Amino acid sequence: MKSAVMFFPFPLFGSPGAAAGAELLADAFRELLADNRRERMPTRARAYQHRVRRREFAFETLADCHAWRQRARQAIRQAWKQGEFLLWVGGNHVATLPLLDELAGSDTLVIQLDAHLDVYNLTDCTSELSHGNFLLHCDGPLPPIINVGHRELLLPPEHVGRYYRRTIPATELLLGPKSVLDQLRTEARQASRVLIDLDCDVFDPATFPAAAQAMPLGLTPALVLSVIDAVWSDRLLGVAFSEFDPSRDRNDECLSLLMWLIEYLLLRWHER
Ligand SMILES: [Mn+2]
Repeated sequence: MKSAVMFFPFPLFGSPGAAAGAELLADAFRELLADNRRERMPTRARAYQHRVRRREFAFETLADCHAWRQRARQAIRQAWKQGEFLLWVGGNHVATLPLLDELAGSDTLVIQLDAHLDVYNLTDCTSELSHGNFLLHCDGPLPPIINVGHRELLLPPEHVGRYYRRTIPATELLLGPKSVLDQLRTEARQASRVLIDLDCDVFDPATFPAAAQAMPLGLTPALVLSVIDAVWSDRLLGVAFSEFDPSRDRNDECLSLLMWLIEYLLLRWHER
């Protein structure tokens, strides 16, 4: 079993600071693999070291930007066709849209950890594609999506219900984690395939200040890990990361957390 770790620092339609986040994670990941290669003693990294394909996308020319969605979709399709476990590290959350495009019309369950419900249509929101409304722009019928950890207080349920199978606010998870985790475990067990979409603003700003659109009362990293664990199976297609803005980081704490998660996911996948 192989995996692919792809960095997609797309800078448009959302916070450009998050593109710098994807580039920083790409640097850190390159360093991690180089350190592993230099190590002479046996380490657990040997479980994945030669089974990971790394790819970094660049957005330096107009043509790079113009074809962003097609390039992403092609890379994602190829990885999944080869049965690779995919870690997709985006810039802002729009970088996740090509994953949804590829899953459009399928019954793959998307577990979306996000402070927001990205179907905003309010007066001051653009109707053009943005990181706040990209679910409205999927190329085909959306796959079933369960939001976990949102703090949304404005959007009416009829509007939200058109796009999400279910939304679980952070408050529900914070007040009764066991029951929510059990429900997620059941949902994931019944799904043919699962994708985890982690927008960094799902974390509480106290534990993760480096999110591009921070919202109060979020999840701790431990709770996010519990959600990942609850929906984990060998039918997991991969995990997407987005909205890490390193200019708001504190002593690289958020960078370390994300790198720890990436390494943890690779080990968990390859040590099976
Ligand atoms: Mn968000």
